[in-house]
Amino acid sequence: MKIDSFEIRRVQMPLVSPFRTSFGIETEREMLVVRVRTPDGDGWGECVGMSDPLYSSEYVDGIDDVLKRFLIPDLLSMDAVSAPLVAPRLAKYKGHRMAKAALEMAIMDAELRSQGISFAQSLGAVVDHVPSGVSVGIMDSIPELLDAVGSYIDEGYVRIKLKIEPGWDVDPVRAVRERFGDEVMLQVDANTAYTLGDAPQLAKLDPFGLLLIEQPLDEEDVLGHADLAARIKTPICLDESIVSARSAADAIRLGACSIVNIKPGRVGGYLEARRIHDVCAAHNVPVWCGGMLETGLGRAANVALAALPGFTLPGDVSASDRFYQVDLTEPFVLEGGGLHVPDGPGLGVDPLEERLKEFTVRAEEVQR
Ligand code: OSB
Ligand code: MG
Repeated sequence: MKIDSFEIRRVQMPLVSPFRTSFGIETEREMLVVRVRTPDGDGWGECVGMSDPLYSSEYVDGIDDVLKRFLIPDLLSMDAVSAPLVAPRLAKYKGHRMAKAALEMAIMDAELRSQGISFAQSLGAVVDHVPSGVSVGIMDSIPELLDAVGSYIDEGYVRIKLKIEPGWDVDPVRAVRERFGDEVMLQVDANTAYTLGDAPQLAKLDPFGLLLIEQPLDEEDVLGHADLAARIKTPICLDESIVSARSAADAIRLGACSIVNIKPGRVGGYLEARRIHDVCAAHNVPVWCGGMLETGLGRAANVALAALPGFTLPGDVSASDRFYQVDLTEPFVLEGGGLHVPDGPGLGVDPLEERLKEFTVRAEEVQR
């Protein structure tokens, strides 16, 4: 497929409530949305990078720069491009996986729309509805947390994930178990906030029957996770540490995790995400789809990915209104504890022109 140009839009959307993790507090989501223009129609990519390099090294201004300076000019210099060619072509630029993923997503969307094929079909989805989990931020108090969790359970979310950090771990987990019972599917996410020395504290989570603990240690401390796995009963799931199919294979081989969180942006795109799914499936390692406070665009593609057969645990694929009063697209709405997998061409959803305009703070065209 030929490419005419790319448009980079900086989008700023208010969150329905502040979202606090061990690495920071978010009251607004700033992100980049990429549109690829082709003779066969447009395609949309959402970049999951956040304002500050706190979750990973990527951040919005840095992504904006690498897109304009290196990645987009390189793709524009090609005669023709196809989604599977994007990652190999851009491999010479180290890292910057979220930036690359957004470009691959946009090109894949344009291509699939022109072919009348959905993301779900293209990726190999096997279901048309996926169960939704919800990620619950760190709160100022336990009663506040119980209110939030109660509302999500009432809405129908089938799995609760609590963000934890030192000082906010065992007590909130115990409180949620006491209030809502042992049947609730419950897991925790530390976003690298602990060290191996905290193993005794993390072992105190063992009695609560958690599905998993996500990324307790530093992203580079893969061996530390293997050591930790021998000291606690809760299964370890990696998020930040898994940046490719190769790193997933390594982590599994080392015994650093028994479950993997797959986020397409973190690993350089939906095609690498599928390879991670395949590697994990070959090792009988369950996977689930992570989230990065996506708008309807990224959510649509995530839901399609989550419909692959190896996604045997509920993902962080919540409804649009978990984060946004109004979404960039028609909202994703919780039905039967999950979301419908879009089946239209490409992403199967479109940005609403007025919304996009309303939330865009800057739009820039990048030409050959
Ligand atoms: O670690 O999973 C994470 C959001 C931003 C950055 C990292 C993470 C998260 C979440 C939110 O937990 C998941 C979602 O989008 O629902
Ligand atoms: Mg995580």
